[in-house]
Amino acid sequence: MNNPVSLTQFLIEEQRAHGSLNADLRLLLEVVARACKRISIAVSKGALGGVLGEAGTGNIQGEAQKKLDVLSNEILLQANAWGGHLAAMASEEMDHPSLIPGEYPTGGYLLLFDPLDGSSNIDVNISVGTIFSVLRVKEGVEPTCEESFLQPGTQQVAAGYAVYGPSTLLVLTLGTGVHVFTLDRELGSFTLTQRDVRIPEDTQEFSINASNRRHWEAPMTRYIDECIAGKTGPRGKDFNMRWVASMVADVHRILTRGGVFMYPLDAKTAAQGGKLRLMYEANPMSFIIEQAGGKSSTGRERIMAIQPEALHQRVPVIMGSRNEVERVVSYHQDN
Ligand code: AHM
Ligand code: MG
Repeated sequence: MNNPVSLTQFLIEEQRAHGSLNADLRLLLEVVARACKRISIAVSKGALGGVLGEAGTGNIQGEAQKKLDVLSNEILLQANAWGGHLAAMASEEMDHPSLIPGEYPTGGYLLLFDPLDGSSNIDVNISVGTIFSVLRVKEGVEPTCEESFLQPGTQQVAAGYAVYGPSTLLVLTLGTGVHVFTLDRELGSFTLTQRDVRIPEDTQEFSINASNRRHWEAPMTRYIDECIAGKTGPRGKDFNMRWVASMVADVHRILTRGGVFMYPLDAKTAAQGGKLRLMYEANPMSFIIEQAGGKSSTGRERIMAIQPEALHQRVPVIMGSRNEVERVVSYHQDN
């Protein structure tokens, strides 16, 4: 690669060009990126690193934690403790926000993360990832309490994810487009490999866990049945289906070549509001998808417009290529 642009150079140029970040936010993003490098190393060691299998503990969502869930959470907490840029952190793996240890200064940002998304895939050597979202501390609210995190996705100042796949990627938005960085393992740094990613508006590919079909609502069954009917059905074209069961990997594929990712409301998850978590899964991914020209909805409302009521709140998710998401939303309106 001629004249590669490192994440550091990119952030400094972004700061100059758009003023979309300051020194604190730049430090925050670099620290998160460094933590993702450490997680990437741990993930890639697999059985040799003794990191596979169950941790023997559970999180607040009643899910059994894997050793790598716990380790990734620790890595992100430690990496972000000392910089003075954060007021508090929240994670899928912790019941309540984590405070900055007393010996360090605090700052004006809140960081939320799913430290290891797709953790059911760890032990079978399939791509997993880290998702993160950055908010500003709200004026007039004690920054360390749960309430300060309860801001709609439109308030995010940055969001991103890392995918630990055949290569490790960092995908980032600061609200001025979406950019992809690839981890150069020899240099130990993230290098810009794609600027301003745009999602194709149309698609012939969908991503859903079809084993839940019997639990779906009518609009979802209609949409998927029409896709599956192919060329001779109402859509007049054949569709392909992919489901990795790591949101990061599925959404990254959609970001790259188009598609629609869905974890809709279904009878199994209706009581809890859906499967995926709003604050550290749906919102950051929605920010990225919208910044790349796509759309993101619950089927009934824009995900980023939801006023959160709880840190671990769940939502139905339909995101990806603009025209397909609009179609699914229109089916919900017809219903
Ligand atoms: P996790 O954060 O505990 O790994 O759970 C979220 C994951 C998503 O990455 C993925 O889209 C979904 O759960 C898969 O669910 P299912 O196993 O029901 O297909
Ligand atoms: Mg997750």
